[in-house]
Amino acid sequence: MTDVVRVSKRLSYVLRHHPDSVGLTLDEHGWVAVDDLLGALRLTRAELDEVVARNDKRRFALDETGTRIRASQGHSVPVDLGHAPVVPPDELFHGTVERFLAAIWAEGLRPGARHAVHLSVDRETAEQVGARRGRPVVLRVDAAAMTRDGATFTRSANGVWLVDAVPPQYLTRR
Ligand code: HQG
Repeated sequence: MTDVVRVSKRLSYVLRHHPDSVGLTLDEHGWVAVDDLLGALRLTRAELDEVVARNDKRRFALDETGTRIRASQGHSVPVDLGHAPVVPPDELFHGTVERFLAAIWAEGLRPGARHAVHLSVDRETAEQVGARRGRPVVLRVDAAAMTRDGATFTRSANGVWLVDAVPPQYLTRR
């Protein structure tokens, strides 16, 4: 059986950060031809389909024709995912760790190496995201107030909420 986790990590690396490492180029929306990817990574179509289907966060999406693939979010290379802005739920959550809090209270949430700040609809997901780095701290984002003040949010194909930044006045720890 395909090692889904190992292949997923490789796909994330290539499709989000370093397509050039295997001689690929993403188009402006992040897509690459499936056939090119299979050749570059020496995967079969069946292996790729299994990884796309079984990936725990549905990180990869095929287009309608099944001939192109992209990462649904998390890029550090410049891509325009092309999602229309969507009005978010009134509150969203962000998982982080204690050691980043001083900077976060001072300057708000910043995207880091990725394109956007990643937010979730539920506390549990935010807790898991924070726990990747240590004991998780969950911050509540007043998405309703941000929307009133003109911020635009998009939602990736796998349900992650994305925004350019979250200024500190919209954040609370509770
Ligand atoms: C922190 C994974 C200092 C922020 C996860 C986070 C997620 C600041 C880190 C997705 C800061 C950035 C994204 C500031 C934010 N000063 N630190 N002003 N603003 N930070 O990995 O949200 O498995 O880029 O709290 O599940 O942790 O890749 O973002 O700790 O969905 O699909 O800077 O990545 O998904 O880290 O994770 P990241 P994230 P995948």
